[in-house]
Amino acid sequence: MYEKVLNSTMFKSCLLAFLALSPLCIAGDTGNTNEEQLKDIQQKLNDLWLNLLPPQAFVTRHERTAYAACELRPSFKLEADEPAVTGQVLFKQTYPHGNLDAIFLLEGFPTIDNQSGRAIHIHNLGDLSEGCDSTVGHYNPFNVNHPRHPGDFGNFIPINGKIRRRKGNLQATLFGPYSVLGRSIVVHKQEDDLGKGDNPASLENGNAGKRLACCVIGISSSNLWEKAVQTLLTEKTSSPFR
Ligand SMILES: [Cu+2]
Ligand SMILES: [Zn+2]
Repeated sequence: MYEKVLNSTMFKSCLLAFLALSPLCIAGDTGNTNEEQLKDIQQKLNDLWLNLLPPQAFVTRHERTAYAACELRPSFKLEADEPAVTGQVLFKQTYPHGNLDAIFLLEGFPTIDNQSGRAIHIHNLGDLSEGCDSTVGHYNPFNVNHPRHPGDFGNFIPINGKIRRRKGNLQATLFGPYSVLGRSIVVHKQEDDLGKGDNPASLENGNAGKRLACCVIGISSSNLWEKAVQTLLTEKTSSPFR
């Protein structure tokens, strides 16, 4: 009950209104509050606002769940013998503290057996103006080494030319100041060495090599997610919780 009140929009709105008025009270009381202090307080209020209120535009009201999608397109810098990878990476997360779940449905890999894994990461920019190159490096908001970036999804081994995989408890989030919405996903040609390559690039990007395909993460409805769950169930090429 107590938690319900704390989480209610009404409570948050009242809290924000109180905080919004408080700088004026401080100014009135002391007479010392200068413009810079007020600006600082306003900035903090703005941050609070962003953090406390749910992003109504995309969190469904009854489920309090957000969905995002990334529609992969092959890089335009592929050589003739390199695979044209397409597909989707889909995300689902309950507001505000739910863990991020993802479904990876990718096609276009060679159908030969015993392939090595392919690295998949979230990259910093959702800019595809120079193809997958302009997504720049890994999204790294906490300035840590690879593979501890929030979008370091690891290696994926294609089976029959496809990747079909569901992953839960991911470190990335769709909410708040570290939201990955608007950033990008890159599928690499090679395996991620997971920081064990004993060279500087290993701690930056896992030496995963060329970029085969990429996409920008955007808000979606629940339809794509539900369709993808069905695809995993019907194809049964991998356990949904592997
Ligand atoms: Cu990458
Ligand atoms: Zn990384």
